[in-house]
Amino acid sequence: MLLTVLSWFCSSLLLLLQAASGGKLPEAEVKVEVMHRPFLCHRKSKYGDMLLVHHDGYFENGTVFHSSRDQAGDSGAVWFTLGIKEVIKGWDKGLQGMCSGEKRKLVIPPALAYGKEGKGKIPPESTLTFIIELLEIRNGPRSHESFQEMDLNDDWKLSKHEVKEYLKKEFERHGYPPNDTLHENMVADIFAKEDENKDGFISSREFTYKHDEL
Ligand SMILES: *[C@@H]1O[C@H](CO)[C@@H](O)[C@H](O)[C@H]1NC(C)=O
Ligand SMILES: *[C@@H]1O[C@H](CO)[C@@H](O)[C@H](O)[C@H]1NC(C)=O
Ligand SMILES: [Ca+2]
Ligand SMILES: [Ca+2]
Repeated sequence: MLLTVLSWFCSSLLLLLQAASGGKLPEAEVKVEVMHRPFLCHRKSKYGDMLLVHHDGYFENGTVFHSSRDQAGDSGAVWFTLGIKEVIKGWDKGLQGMCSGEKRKLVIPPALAYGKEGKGKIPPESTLTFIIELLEIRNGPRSHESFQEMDLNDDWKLSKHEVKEYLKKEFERHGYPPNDTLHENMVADIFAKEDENKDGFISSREFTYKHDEL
């Protein structure tokens, strides 16, 4: 429920965690190979976009450890937001500038995947290969397009009123009754986190993803 609002909160949390961890980054690189690029490409993926992908994951010895196509039809495809560490770093780095319908092969070193610890089926220090097909791109909750949609009077900042109107609309869109008390509380929460300079508005800079860490 309320995907956009929730991911707004989650992304703030992620940014806090990143800041706390000191932001030291390994020098590791993702190897990107474009396997198929569609003839028409109206839009390329960028930080903050939501992407729907199919993916097959392979170990170095060629064994498949995950395939989203194992599930019936396209139901195994996943949505995620690019560039906010919702997925492994190798995906955030390797899936930029991609067209809908494009297929890429990513070879991801452990530092940009599951690292020294590994995870579940993935042993420690695993280099992983993914074949990823991008099915669809949508405006993320933090995209330029979403900001413009929320900025009702086009003054490049969001007032409390504008954020509240947006929440009301999102509630309606997801079939929840509006609740003034709840909206007021959410607006207060959002401004406490997002209005960094406390001028009572969320500027476009305060709103958009801070992606200089990648
Ligand atoms: C391939 O590597 C994975 C992970 O190290 C391991 O679990 C699997 O048994 C290996 N498969 C073969 C056929 O060697
Ligand atoms: C509206 O939200 C408030 C605060 O979350 C809650 O206590 C109240 O029960 C809600 N009212 C309705 C009608 O759902
Ligand atoms: Ca405004
Ligand atoms: Ca501000």
